[in-house]
Amino acid sequence: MNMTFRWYGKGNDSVTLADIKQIPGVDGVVWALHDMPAGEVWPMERIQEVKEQADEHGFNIDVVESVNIHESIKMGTPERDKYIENYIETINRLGKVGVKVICYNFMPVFDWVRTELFHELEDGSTALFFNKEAIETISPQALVELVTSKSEYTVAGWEPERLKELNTVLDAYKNVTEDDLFDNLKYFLTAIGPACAANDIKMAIHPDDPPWGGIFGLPRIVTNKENLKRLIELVDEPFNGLTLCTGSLGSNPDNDVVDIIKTYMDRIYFGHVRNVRIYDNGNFVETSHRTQDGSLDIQGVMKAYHDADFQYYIRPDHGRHLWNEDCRPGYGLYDRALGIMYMYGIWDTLNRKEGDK
Ligand code: CS2
Ligand code: MN
Repeated sequence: MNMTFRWYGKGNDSVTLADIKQIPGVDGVVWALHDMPAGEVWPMERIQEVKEQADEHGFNIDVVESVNIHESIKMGTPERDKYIENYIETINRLGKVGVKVICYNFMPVFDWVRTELFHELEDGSTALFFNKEAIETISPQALVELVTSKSEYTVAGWEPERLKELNTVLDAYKNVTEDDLFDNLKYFLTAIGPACAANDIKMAIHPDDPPWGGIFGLPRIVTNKENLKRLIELVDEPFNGLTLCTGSLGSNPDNDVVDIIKTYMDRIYFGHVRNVRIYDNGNFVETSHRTQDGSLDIQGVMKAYHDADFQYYIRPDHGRHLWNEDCRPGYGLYDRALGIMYMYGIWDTLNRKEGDK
C-alpha cells in the first residue's frame, strides 16, 4: 500500500506540504491543477512545477485527482472528439513526470452533493451532511450557492467554470439516459486506451456521490456492484479501473463495500477511505474513520486491502472539521491525519499478526 494525502496546491490549500510531512507514513500527494477548466490541456511547466515542489519534500506525485471530463464527453455531443484529444495530450504529459493513476468521475454536472457543509456532530465537530428531504426541495441554483459561498477556497468538483452555464447544461441532460452515459463512457475509454497503455497510466473512476440517480433529474451510473461490473466490461483492459470510495458507495446501505472491494480488487488502483453514518430516514453524515463512529466496517475495508497485498494507492477521504480548523470543507489536516493513523493502526497490527515485523 502507498499512503497518500490530497493536496490542492501551493497557495490553494490551508494544508502545506510541510504539514503533510509530519503525518507518519505518507508516501505521496494526490494533486491536480485545480484551476484548469475541464477539457483544456494541462501546461507542462505547471505539471513540472508541482513535481519539483513534491520532490523537495520527498513525496511522489503518482496519483492525480482529478483530470475532469468535459460535459460534452459525458453527454456524447459532437465537440467531444476535440476534448478527448486534449485529454489524451494531458495523459501524455502526465506520463512524462511518471504519473501512474488518474482519478476521474463521470457524474453529470455536479460532483458530490450535500445539503450542509458544516453539520454539527455530538462532539462539537462539524462535517458534510446529506438530507434526503432537503434535496427534494432545493433548487440547483440554491445548492450551488450553498456549496460555493461557505468557504474562501474553491470547492473541488464545484469549480465556477463547471457551473457557469448551469441551466443550459441541466437542460441538455434532459434526454441523456443511464444507457447513454455508459455508451459515452465506453467511447471515451476506447479512445484514450492506447495513450494509457503507452504511458502505463491507469484510469480510476470515482463512484457517484451519493450513489443514486434522480437528483435534479440527472442520471448517475457509478453507483453499485452491478454497475461497476458493467463499467469494467465496457473496455475490459487493465487500464480501465476504479477509485474505490467507501464513503460514496457506502452511503447506500445496500452497497456492501467490503464485498465490493474484494470482488473488484484487481481493478482497484486507488482507495478512498471514509466512514459515514446513515440514519434510518436515509440521511447521512460523514464521520471519523473509526468503524464504531459510522455505518461502515473500516477495519474490514483495510483487512480486505491487506489480505490482497494491495500495491496501489490509498488516501483518507473527507474528514470532519476539528479544533476550529479553518479549511476547505472536508479537507482539513487534523481529521484526515487521524484517519491515516487509524488505517495504519489496523494495517500494522495485521502485519505483526502475520509475523512480518
Ligand atoms: C470527493 C470528490 O469523494 C471525493 O473524493 O472529494 O471531489 C472526488 O475527488 C472527485 O469526485 C473525483 O473525481
Ligand atoms: Mn472519494
